[in-house]
Amino acid sequence: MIRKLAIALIPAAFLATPLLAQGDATTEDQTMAGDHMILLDTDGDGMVSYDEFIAVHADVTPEAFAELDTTGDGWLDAAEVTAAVIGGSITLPVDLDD
Ligand SMILES: [Ca+2]
Repeated sequence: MIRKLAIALIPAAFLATPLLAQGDATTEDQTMAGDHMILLDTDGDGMVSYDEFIAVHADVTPEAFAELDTTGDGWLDAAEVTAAVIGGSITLPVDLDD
């Protein structure tokens, strides 16, 4: 499980970058994405299941989740969560921004 987490986290910053206009990946964006991954991945295995995802984003349909799952493996890894957060597809609940 630890190795899986490490593999998932390493490419996160690199995979998210091409989705952005140059210079848009701020430290704040990266921190927010990391915080969101921690929030979503409640069992800490480095992957976010649909059940974990809807615990935070109850309005997200399986179809919408599948669109975020760009690798199509049925799970969101850190790179996919980062891309979704930075791309604006998902946002942190307001009460966690404080
Ligand atoms: Ca998980």
